[in-house]
Amino acid sequence: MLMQGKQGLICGVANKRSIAHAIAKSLHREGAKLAFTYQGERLKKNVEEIASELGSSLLYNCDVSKDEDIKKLFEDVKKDMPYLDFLVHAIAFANKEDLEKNFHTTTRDGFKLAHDISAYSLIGMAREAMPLMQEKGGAIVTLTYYGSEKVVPGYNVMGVAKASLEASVRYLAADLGASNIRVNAISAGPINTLAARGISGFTKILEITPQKAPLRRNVEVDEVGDAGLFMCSPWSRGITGEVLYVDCGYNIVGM
Ligand code: NAD
Ligand code: IMJ
Repeated sequence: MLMQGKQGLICGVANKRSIAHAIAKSLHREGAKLAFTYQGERLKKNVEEIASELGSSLLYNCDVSKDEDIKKLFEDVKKDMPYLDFLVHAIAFANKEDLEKNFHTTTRDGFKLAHDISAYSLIGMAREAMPLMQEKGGAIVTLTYYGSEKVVPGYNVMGVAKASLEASVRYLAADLGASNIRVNAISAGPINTLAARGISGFTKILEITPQKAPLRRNVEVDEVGDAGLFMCSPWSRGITGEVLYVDCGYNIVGM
């Protein structure tokens, strides 16, 4: 019961396959009290069901492209939870066509959208979460991918946005450290979620990864869940501004 008496907010559950769901399951297993955001009424029912399985009825609508949604979210959270121990940010979006065409065709609007949703949202949420974490300290965890540092076919503008997200983790960690708030990222290997399905060649990526990864297999979503738990828990209390790879070692191999 590592997380007994701790409470936090999970952002980015779309369905049962979501990485945010796996992290929420691990946190729940260790006794944490959870609240969830959902992106619009379309996803409310899914998130409601998942929250209820994890003993929670605290749900908030939040589209991170809207400043007013982020502001209202933390005003509402404050009414239900006087204090936040952790915040999980598992949100990314780019136009599908920008993940299919050549990178050099990326439009200004497509670039802005990917960075706004996938990188800026962490900054906006961290700022609003700060007052709720200030007293006892807290942990903020986001999700990133290897395509931020090496070219992965099709990842394109998302790779550039993840590079921005990872740099944001370091700058946020430097600022928020004075309030004993830690900020870290988990770089997960490819997992068959909503954000990965429908990507052309994704099945191929799942086939190729085990040929190179030291553990000779793909990562399981529950392994990312437990790493998320670790980053939210006091066991990682000396770690901030870090990117932790949960990818069966794929990133360490040159060829
Ligand atoms: P997912 O589709 O289950 O989750 C993505 C979430 O982003 C959804 O819940 C969606 O509602 C949310 N979202 C998108 N736009 C939003 C907006 N405007 N406002 C609020 N929420 C919004 O897929 P996932 O794979 O669990 O993705 C979670 C995170 O993990 C993402 O940051 C993704 O980049 C990262 N990641 C995924 C993989 C993978 O292979 N699946 C690997 C490494 C990192
Ligand atoms: C996504 C695109 C191309 C290659 C990819 C991915 N690889 C992996 C992903 C190799 C692992 C999944 N991933 C890490 C993501 O961050 C996905 C983000 C994403 C996915 C979609 C699909 C649907 C859509 N927009 C999206 N925006 C971001 O319309």
